Amino acid sequence: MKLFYSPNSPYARIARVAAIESGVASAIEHVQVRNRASESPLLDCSPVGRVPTLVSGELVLCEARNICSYFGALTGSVQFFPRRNDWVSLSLESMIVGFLDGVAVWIRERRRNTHEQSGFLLQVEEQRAKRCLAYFERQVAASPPGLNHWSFAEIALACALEIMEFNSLVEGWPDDCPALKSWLHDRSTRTSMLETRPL
Ligand SMILES: N[C@@H](CCC(=O)N[C@@H](CS)C(=O)NCC(=O)O)C(=O)O
Repeated sequence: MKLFYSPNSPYARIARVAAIESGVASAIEHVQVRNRASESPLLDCSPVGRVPTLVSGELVLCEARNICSYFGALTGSVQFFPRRNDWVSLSLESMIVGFLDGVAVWIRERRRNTHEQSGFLLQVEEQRAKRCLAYFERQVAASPPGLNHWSFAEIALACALEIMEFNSLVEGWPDDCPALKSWLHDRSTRTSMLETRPL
């Protein structure tokens, strides 16, 4: 199997963490690529050209969620996802993915030249992120079942928070969200998280 990734992609990091956690990492050739590069070898495998992309024989899988699901299926024992009708956990997972998507848009916008950046978009994403942080703080403090298991949702939340912090997007969030800060600290020290830290 080949896993195309870029070191600072939080989506690719989710797949890399899941590979380590499920014990399949040693069976994977990790191929580092540059996003949006026209000469990227990833484009020979996928017309979409996004990371993460997993190639397993004839199969080409995009989307971190699908790739985590595939790793879970390969092992037969690791379960990254709630039951199909566990709507409470799926609700939380959808909030986390929405938060991650917003953070990714925010980072992408800030990478553009200053005069090309949309002040409106930056403001929208800042507000979204702050609302989500307050929401996750309440969830973690109440400790619902979905936030006690090292699931796809938990991995995605940890990766989203760390890339947000890495890019210094929301100053002072740990003071405003002490329960979330402590939750993240417990996850950040896992081997799978340490081995995949952004550069
Ligand atoms: N929904 C996708 C998002 C993947 C994604 O947006 N990856 C970014 C890197 S963070 C990428 O490959 N961007 C390059 C591009 O858009 O061409 C997932 O869950 O895997």
